Amino acid sequence: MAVIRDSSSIRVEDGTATVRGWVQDIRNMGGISFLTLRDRFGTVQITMPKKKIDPGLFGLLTKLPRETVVSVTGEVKASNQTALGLEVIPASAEVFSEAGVPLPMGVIDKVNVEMDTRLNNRFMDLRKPEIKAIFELKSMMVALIEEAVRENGFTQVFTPKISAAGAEGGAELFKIKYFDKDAFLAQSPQLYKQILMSTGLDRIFEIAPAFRAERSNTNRHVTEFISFDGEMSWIENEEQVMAMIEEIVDHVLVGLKEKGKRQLEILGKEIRVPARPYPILTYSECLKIVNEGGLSLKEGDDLGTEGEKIVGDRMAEKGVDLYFIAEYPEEAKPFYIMEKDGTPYSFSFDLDYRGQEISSGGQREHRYDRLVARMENKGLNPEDFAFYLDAFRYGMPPHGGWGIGIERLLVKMLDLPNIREAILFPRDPSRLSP
Ligand code: AMO
Repeated sequence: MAVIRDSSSIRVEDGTATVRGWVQDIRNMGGISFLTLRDRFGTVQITMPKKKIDPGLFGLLTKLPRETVVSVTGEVKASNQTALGLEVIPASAEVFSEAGVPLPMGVIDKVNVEMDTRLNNRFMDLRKPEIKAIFELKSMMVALIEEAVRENGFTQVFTPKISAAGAEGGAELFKIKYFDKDAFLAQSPQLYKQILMSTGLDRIFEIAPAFRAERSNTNRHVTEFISFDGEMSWIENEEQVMAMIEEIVDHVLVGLKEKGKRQLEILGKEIRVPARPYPILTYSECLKIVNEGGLSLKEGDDLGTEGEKIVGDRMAEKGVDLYFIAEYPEEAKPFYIMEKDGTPYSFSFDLDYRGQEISSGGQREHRYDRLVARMENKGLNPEDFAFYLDAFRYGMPPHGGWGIGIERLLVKMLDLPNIREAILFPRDPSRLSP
């Protein structure tokens, strides 16, 4: 008999199989009992006609607590009663690890378990195929991102996560003690990816944790997320950066739709691949849409969660999922973004996915004097950034880049209700464990 499926836990030789996994369910029907064994790839039915099985083995297998980890060896028979089209009649079994009773939460029970209970017992929650599928897709997504950037000549880098200065605003910095000094957890690799543009590496990317001391308890903010950052030299405008992200995101969507078929099916989700190029709206156009939608924002105001949603709804009416919002007011953007001279705007953009920001970026200010002036205008002390500014004093090419929150991208792609669904062990203001 051929190997049943691509699994490390099932081997079939000469009609005999060894199956290993978790006891999902046992049904005792009098003369016959059924054990459903679950592994990474699905379930297998162990069928036990009482009269045909050794009484000791029958007794052992029919009394196992749910979620016990076992190995069962026996004869494989074709069956039209099971999803796999076969069943195993056990001849021997080994219990690797008996599960305690009661379970902290069910794996197959269809009751609605609170998210907190699920996250507190994440090891159990992840046994559900539809939860595991999210993380298999996340892994594939990262591989596809890497494929796309490498194809475009980007070098992968690893920058420090313990830092002397933050780039994205003081209020969201996690301060830590670094021996007898104060230090911070990296909010983004911003300063380092720009320093690297002065080295001639030209195109770099990083996929790594980023930390934000954000007290907001929303479905899209966490205090630790994975940031996919890119930085590229010799650009003429920020639109070249936007074109690069678009190419990468498209590669991810197309690739995941194909490679993640099985997982998407388990989740009951479909990935829509939008037409290219993605539309570009300006901040001013968005402000108009938002105000028509009932808000009263002034020039320079942050669009905010509500504003982004209104723009998202307007774009949805046109069948558009992904779109850029460009030319934000320079005041609303960090010091490292280049101003659009003679206007109150900047060479910056966000990429929004159905009403939610998933990325921001832009062309950077590479001219030392202008950069220092921008820092000072924003009330920052250039001396605190000396290690960064030095790289701008001895030859820095024009450059630009982006940061994408990979969980935000995944959440929108799969239409998940909460960013915590896309993080194995999420961190937020009230969650530090597990
Ligand atoms: P920004 O601060 O907009 O820009 O962050 C970039 C992207 O990171 C994600 N993100 C978050 N995801 C989950 N929880 C959070 N608390 C959180 N904060 C941010 C979002 C966001 O779009 N250095 C710039 C990028 C650049 O210009 O290159 C930066 O960090 O998806």
